Amino acid sequence: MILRSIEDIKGTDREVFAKNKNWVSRRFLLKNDGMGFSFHETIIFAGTQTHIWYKHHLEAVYCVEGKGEVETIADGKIYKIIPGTMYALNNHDEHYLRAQEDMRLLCVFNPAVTGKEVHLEDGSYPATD
Ligand code: 9YT
Repeated sequence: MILRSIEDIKGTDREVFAKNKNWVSRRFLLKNDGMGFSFHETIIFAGTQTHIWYKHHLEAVYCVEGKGEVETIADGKIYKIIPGTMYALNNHDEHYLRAQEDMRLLCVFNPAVTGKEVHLEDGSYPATD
């Protein structure tokens, strides 16, 4: 059994700030926790736009606070994100994530993120295996 609070994570290497200061992500579960997925709380800061393209991962995201939107780049569709909304990048969708207000998002990744990835220029994380 694993029990972790957000306070355990803040200030450790499970807390990662984006280089461009667009977001901070706190990783409750990573690959080495052995769950087969990783589980994160990510704050996307108001007024930012982030280009994301997880070519090697599937991700589901649930918004619990704030307001923003996702634009899928292939078709230019815009999806409003408010508390209670979930989006799943089931097609490895390349997208822009924009926040109008600070957004608090709960994110699950399959396969699990190891915690050592850095966002690549193209918005992806490298493959783990
Ligand atoms: C919303 C979103 O894509 N979150 C991803 C998690 C974050 N980029 C992380 O933990 O690296």
